[in-house]
Amino acid sequence: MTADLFDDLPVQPSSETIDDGAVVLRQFAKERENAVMAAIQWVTESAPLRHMQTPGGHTMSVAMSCCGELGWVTDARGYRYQSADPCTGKPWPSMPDVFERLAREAADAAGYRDFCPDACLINRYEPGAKMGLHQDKNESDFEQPIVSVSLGLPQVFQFGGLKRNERPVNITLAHGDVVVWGGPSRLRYHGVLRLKTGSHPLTGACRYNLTFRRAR
Ligand code: MD3
Ligand code: FE
Repeated sequence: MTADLFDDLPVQPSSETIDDGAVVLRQFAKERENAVMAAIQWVTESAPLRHMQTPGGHTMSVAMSCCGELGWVTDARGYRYQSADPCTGKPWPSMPDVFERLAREAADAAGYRDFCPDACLINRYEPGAKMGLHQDKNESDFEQPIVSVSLGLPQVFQFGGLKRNERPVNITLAHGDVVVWGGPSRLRYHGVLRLKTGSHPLTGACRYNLTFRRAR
């Protein structure tokens, strides 16, 4: 039985401000779940999900792919955005329309007009996978928000401060939830705890997170 995993999570769309500039749009992506999932499959058929290496030589537990003009990569040379997929040498797949519309509409709902992402990072977490506290600062303009979309199993997100030593607050991100991170929240430390085992009707035993960015 895994039903308890989904207890206490909202079913109706709602919007709440987590903190200055961070708005959670519960269930915002729910009615587009099939189209979004199909687009993830389409992207990852040509840009496969892969476990990249950190500059420190560790293999990331989250598997990643990208679409759009630019993709985020990490290897021994560091973290950066680039226009070619290092796995294939080809440009990243184009950003599916359903992705671009979802990101723009969510940003708009949170008060960020005309958001035009040029990069979408696709993260896939399997049970045990996590992401340690970090800041997203490889983008050139921190005035631009980041939009995140969660699909599949719920995962505990940690929202820290502007300094690594501030104690993070835990927020469960569930299937269909969208969060817009802008303004004073844009550079806050964040991460996700290990994914717990479970099964979701759309994604199976994993969670996907899409993050839409304006990288340049
Ligand atoms: C707060 N991803 O890809 S999404 C990442 O669940 C990343 O895959 C996590 O952190 C995930 O970089 C968290 C929520 C998120 C994304 C970007 C943020 C929160 C953020 C940027 C600034 C502040
Ligand atoms: Fe991040």
